Amino acid sequence: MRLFPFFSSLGLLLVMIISNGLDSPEPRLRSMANFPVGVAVSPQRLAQTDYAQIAGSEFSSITAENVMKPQYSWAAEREYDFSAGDSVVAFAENHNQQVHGHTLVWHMMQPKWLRESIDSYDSATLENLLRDYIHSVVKHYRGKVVSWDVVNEAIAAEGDGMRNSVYRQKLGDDYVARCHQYAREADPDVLLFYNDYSVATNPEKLKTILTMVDDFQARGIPIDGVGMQMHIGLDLSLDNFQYALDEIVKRNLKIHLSEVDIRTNPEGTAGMLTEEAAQQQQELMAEIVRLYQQIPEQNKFAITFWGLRDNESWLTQNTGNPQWPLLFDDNFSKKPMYQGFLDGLETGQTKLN
Ligand code: 9MR
Repeated sequence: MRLFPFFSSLGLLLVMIISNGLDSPEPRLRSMANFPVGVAVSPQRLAQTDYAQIAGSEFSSITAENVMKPQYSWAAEREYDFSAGDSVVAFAENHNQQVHGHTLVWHMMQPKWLRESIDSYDSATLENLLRDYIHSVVKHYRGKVVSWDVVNEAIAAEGDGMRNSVYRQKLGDDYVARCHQYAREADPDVLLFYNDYSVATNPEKLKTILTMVDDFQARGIPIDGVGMQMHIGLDLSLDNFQYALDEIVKRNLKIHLSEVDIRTNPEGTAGMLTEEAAQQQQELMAEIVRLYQQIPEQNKFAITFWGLRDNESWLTQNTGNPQWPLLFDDNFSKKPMYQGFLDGLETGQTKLN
């Protein structure tokens, strides 16, 4: 008799443990969305237990924030180093995630040796080196990445034409098309994206991109999708965003919201993320996901966040101030923006039905 209370509380404890274990786990982004949800990562961060746990369980797609860029993989003329990129791919394989490759060609993040020698190359030499680079990288990751940003940010910042990068100067306006062809030669199946910023905010830039895409499609240059980077503020025009989605869908291309972050501190005066800003961020996130959810299934590629935690965002350095732009706060807690993503899935779905 005296033992009964002991056994009954032990029983209660056991019931609690077992039922806790049986409870369905909290919803994860990757299981809630019917399209891949991605995050930009680095090998150093993936080596941290908490970070890896969230990156591995919440997301179904991974992009290397930096290490698959030429600066890391292009060791010397016709010499390549895939070790850092391979570690990101290994993480993704262990967590049943797809990998989006970023990026084969970019006027920034060039390796030092290339920056130092590029002016001395004639056009044919540079073209041959670049072709060998694209062939080698795409072949190396064949079957391991589902997609590549082939050329990143080839359109001028203001959107009024091609960016006058060293590649354009040496190889001519059509180098973007040829890079797409080189990538396709190396992998017949990988999806090829053109990726840029301000696609949803600068109609002139969108127009220039669409003109390029139309030209590619008319000439049979391979292109499967457009990456809209979505480094945005709370003032994003949803009409412009919707217009960009519609125009890309009309061209039968996939859309990748490829580098999402939402700045909340435009003046740089805020010392913390206010409740009001957090709520606006949640609402904007919901609207973006709702509109994305409503494009046809075959046009959805993925939504990728440009980092996991607020304090790890490139924007702190870039703007000189904290922007609290991501789904998780510095302590890995979900922010209202996370709930906004789920809200958007739900409202988008209701409209779809
Ligand atoms: O987030 C990236 C940052 O860590 C790097 O220092 C920077 C290097 O130029 O690139 C950042 O990522 C950029 C991405 O590759 C292309 N679109 C703009 C992103 C922010 O600059």
